[in-house]
Amino acid sequence: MSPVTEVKLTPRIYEAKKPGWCPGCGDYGIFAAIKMALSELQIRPHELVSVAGIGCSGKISDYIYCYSVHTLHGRVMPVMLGIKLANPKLTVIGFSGDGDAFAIGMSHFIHMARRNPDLTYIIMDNQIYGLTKGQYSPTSNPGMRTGSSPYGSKEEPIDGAAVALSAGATFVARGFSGDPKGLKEIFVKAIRHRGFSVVDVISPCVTFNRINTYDWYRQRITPVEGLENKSRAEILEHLMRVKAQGKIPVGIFYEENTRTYEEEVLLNPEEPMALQDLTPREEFWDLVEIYR
Ligand SMILES: Cc1ncc(C[n+]2csc(CCOP(=O)(O)OP(=O)(O)O)c2C)c(N)n1
Ligand code: SF4
Ligand SMILES: [Mg+2]
Repeated sequence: MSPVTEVKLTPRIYEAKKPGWCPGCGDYGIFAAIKMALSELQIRPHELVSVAGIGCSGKISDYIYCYSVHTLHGRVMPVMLGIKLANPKLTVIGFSGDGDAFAIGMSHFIHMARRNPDLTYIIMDNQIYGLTKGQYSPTSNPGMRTGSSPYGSKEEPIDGAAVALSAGATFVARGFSGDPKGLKEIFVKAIRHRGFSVVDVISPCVTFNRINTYDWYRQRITPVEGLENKSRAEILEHLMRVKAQGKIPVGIFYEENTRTYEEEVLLNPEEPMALQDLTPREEFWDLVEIYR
C-alpha cells in the first residue's frame, strides 16, 4: 500500500472553503452530511467530481474539495453524464436546487432516471428560489405568497421523489438537512449504489421562505420504513397516503440493482476513454466509404 492511500480522509479534508450561505441556511446541514459521507467512503478528492447548477445550492460545488463544475442553470445532468462516460471510474455527484432540478432541469432529470447511469443526484429543496430572492418554485405549496405569486401560488407542488420513482431511478430517498447524521447515512448508501441515485433533501431557506421553517418541517417529517420488498407502484401509493395525512415521508424509499447506462453503451465501462484504444474499427471506414 502506498503512503498516500494510508492517509485517513477526515470530513475536514473535503472542505475547500468556508461556505457563504446565510447563517442558519439548511444547506450547511447538507454540506456537513456530504463531507461525513465522503469521509466514511474514503473517496479520494482527485477521484471525485461535483457538478452543480445555479442557485444558492449551486455554491456547494465551490465549497467541496474535489474537481468541480459549476454549470448552467438546470444543466447538471448532461454535464454529469458526460463526465461519467468519459471516465466511469470517477465518483460524480450532482447538486441542484428545487428550481434547478424541477423547473428548468426537469426534462433532463426524467431522462436520466430512465437511463440509470451510475450518478448521485442531490436536490437541495427549500421550496423557493433562494438566489433570486424568493420567487415561488415547483415545490412551493399552494397559497405560497412571494414576489412572483402575490395572490398565492395556484399550482400543485412537484414531489421529486415520486417523479424519480415513476421515471425509473434505481435509488430514491428523501432526507432532512436539520438531521445531518441521518442525511449522511442516506448519502453513503446513495453514493455506494450502482445506478442513478436521487436524494431529495429538505433544506430550509431561512431568509426568503418564512413558511417552511425547521419547526414547520419537524412537525411533519415522518420516517418511513419497511418498503424493501415493495414494487414502485406500492411505494408510490404508500408515500401518497402518508402525504395525504399532511406528513412528509423521509427515508430510503426504493433501491434496485440493474444494469447501468455505462454498461449498456460503453465498449469498456471499466476504463477511462483516454486510456482506451479508440482506433476506429473496420466498419467505421465502410461507413465513411458510403458517404464519400
Ligand atoms: C437560464 C437561466 N434562467 C434563469 C436564471 C435565473 N436564476 C438563477 S438561480 C434561479 C433559481 C434558483 O432557485 P433554486 O434552483 O431552487 O436554487 P436555490 O437558490 O433555492 O438554492 C434562477 C431562476 C439563470 N441563472 N439562468
Ligand atoms: S437565501 Fe435562503 S437558500 Fe440562499 S443562502 Fe440564504 S437562507 Fe440559504
Ligand atoms: Mg430553491
